[in-house]
Amino acid sequence: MSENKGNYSASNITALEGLEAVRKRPGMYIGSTDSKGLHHLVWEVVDNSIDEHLAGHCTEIHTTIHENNSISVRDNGRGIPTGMHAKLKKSALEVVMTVLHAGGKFDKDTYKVSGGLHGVGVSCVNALSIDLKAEVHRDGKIFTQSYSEGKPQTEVEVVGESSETGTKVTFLPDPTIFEELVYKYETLAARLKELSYLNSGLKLTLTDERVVEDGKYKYEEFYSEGGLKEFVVYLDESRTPLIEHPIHVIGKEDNVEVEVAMQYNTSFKENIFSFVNNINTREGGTHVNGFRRALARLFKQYGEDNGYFNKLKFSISGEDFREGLTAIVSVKVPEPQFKGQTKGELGNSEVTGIVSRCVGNVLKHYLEENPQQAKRIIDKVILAATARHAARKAREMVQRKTVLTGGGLPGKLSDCSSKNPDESEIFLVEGDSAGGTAKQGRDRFFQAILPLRGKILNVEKALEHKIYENEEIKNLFTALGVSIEEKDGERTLNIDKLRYHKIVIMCDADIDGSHIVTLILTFFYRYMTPLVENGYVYIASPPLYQVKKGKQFRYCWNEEERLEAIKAYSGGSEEAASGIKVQRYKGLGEMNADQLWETTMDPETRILKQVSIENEIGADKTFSTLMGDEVPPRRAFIESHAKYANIDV
Ligand code: 0RA
Repeated sequence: MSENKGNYSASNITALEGLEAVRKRPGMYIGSTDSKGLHHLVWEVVDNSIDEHLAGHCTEIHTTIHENNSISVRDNGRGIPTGMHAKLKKSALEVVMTVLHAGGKFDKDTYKVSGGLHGVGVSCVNALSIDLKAEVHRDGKIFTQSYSEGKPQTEVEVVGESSETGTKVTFLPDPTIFEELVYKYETLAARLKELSYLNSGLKLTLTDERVVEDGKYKYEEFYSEGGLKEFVVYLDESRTPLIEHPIHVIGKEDNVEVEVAMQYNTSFKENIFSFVNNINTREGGTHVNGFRRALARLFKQYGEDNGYFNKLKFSISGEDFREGLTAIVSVKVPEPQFKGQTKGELGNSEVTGIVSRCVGNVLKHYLEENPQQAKRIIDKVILAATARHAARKAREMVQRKTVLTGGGLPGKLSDCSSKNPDESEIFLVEGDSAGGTAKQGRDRFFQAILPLRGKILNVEKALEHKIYENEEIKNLFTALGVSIEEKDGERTLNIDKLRYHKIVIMCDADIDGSHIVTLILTFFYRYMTPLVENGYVYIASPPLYQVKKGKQFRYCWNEEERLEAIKAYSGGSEEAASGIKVQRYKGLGEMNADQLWETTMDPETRILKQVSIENEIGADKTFSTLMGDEVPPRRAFIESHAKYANIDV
């Protein structure tokens, strides 16, 4: 046996082992096999096409959801090379599709998308698909190859001629691997839209062949000429801008590309989103630090030089420069290092200085040339510092009270007897009367009840210190056992003493009820984010109907179940004659304690919806639209989503 041949089979085996490993432990490669993992497959393929765009060879990426929930991603890039791979003695196409980590570009100068879980390569998608077809237009020809579970089912074949170039990948996720197989249009659309802002000049489209509207497939195009500048305008659509135009920074240093767009609005929240090589860095990192540093440095200097801070009785801190700020910080780094719990934090230390200098240069000019706008921002900074001071006092009052009374719990809380957070649940119940029913119906060993009076404060519109003065919100902090800590000017929620690992929002199944759910969710999303991120927040689903015949009855959660129950009780005949009673539950109060337990609280039978943040930017947009200043965008949102009445955060 020649050495060459030995090498060939050896590399062959390694390749197979690689993809087998992906099938054995898919979570290691794509994070999970739930809905998130399912959608991750699409991003894996789209990322490859985006790389082709970043290398300057691709202007369009078309994503299609087919009727059977298979996905196609087609681009007009150079096309995956199809020639023989010198070492592996196979078509490069086959290598890219079947060898782990072979998918990226072979030259190092491009910004490889290799952050976090991304960048594991299109071969992972192949391994996790029951069926995958690659079609390459290149060198005047059309090449295809098909695979199943990552194994080639055909040779690379020439099937036609083409004057264009590009790659099309069509895949059907393996049902034995994924728990969820149905693609969500909104999830794909949200990310594609985000990508269009992050890659100005790139056209991305989404077609849904499962949905026909006006005789055509559902279709949307995402394209942005202005990039991040348009992105902040879009994000702040429902907020009132403080300065005329967003400030836009574009810079490059040591092969690191920096783009930042920022706008101040009249709200009180800081909204900084960050990206590294198009990947959302949820935990921030050195790029965000550089941005913050430049903001504080430049505004502080400017304020001091102009004597704006002279009369202030307390100091200004870094966060005061970020209140009411919406910003996007995007960097392209050739070899990014990621750290943090979810690999969502950029670690490259050199990036801090680079971003700080790029932003500093632009801000310096901006402040010199726009004194009126600058004054507006400084006034806002002073207001923020004043409010922060008041908020700290209010917060300390809340927290001191807790400490002094030895963790004295709110009088309205009916606590559970278990002290083990892992098994304890708290139900946040709208209204005292429903609270009473829940208290009777619960299992007091592990279920606590906290009634909330009416509509809680809309935190999207309130000043921070008002929030800590709000009775219901104070009760929430003490009942949950969480507190806000300030360290180096950063506020974080301490959840070490969290008393329940299931926090269940339980409201009426009507419009008012869902409004209250939204208010409470807004509060959790803005002020107790770690609880949402850790998956501790749930929404209860009380039934909508009880269908009854004689002594038999069924609870129904939707229209379909109602019709089914009627059909079952009437034995298929007309309902009128058969003595069937349908009760529509308008509120929790209409159920007695046993019914509430059985339908909504009993872990054996209830339906709990766990709240998660699928797309951070989408979530921000949802909350600012629903709860913010401007009426027109809110109306648009409610109208287009009213049918589903289900806010996907
Ligand atoms: C390897 C090398 C080159 C391009 C690609 C892969 C490539 C991969 C994908 C995946 C989806 N679309 C894609 N487009 C291109 C460079 C090719 C060259 O040098 O001509």
